[in-house]
Amino acid sequence: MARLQILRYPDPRLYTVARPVAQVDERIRVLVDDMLETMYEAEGVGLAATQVDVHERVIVIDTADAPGSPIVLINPELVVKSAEMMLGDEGCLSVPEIYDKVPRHARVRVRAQDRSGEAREFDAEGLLSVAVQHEMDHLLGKVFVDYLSPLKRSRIKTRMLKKTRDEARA
Ligand code: GNR
Ligand code: NI
Repeated sequence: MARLQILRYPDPRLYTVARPVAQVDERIRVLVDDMLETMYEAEGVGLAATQVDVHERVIVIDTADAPGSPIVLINPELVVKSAEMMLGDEGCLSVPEIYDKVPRHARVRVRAQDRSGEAREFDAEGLLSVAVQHEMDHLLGKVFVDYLSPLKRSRIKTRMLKKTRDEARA
């Protein structure tokens, strides 16, 4: 397993639209394992392949209090989205230390392939529902700050560029 580098906003590669995975093979399973290691190391509840500069439709999520039962989503689709929306505080490993509210569907039904390539379907609510929608946005080249006002986004961009500069100096 290997720890991968997570792209930081406003890296333009975060705006890449991911391609479907044609075949869930060993190459994809290695990517999944590396993404899991990267997510656990960064203490995130999810990670999209886009964030590690791989532009294929692969997501890992673990919203459990105790880690160890990750969800792997390959070629995910939302087959049902509740009309009811919810507003939860979100953060992103690509936008560290920034948290803000984003509107999401309260409940979703997700269809995806697992790490064996088997098709699966499940219902999600609460943090899992939010995480699935947040990660699926990454695969479409969308970051949660894109839901915020242009003013907020501009301030966040400045803060992230400064943080990256300061870290490079340290
Ligand atoms: O670690 C994460 N926490 C989180 C909290 C609320 C809503 C979404 C998330 S996802 C985020 C990890 C991440 O950046 N995934 O892309
Ligand atoms: Ni994110």
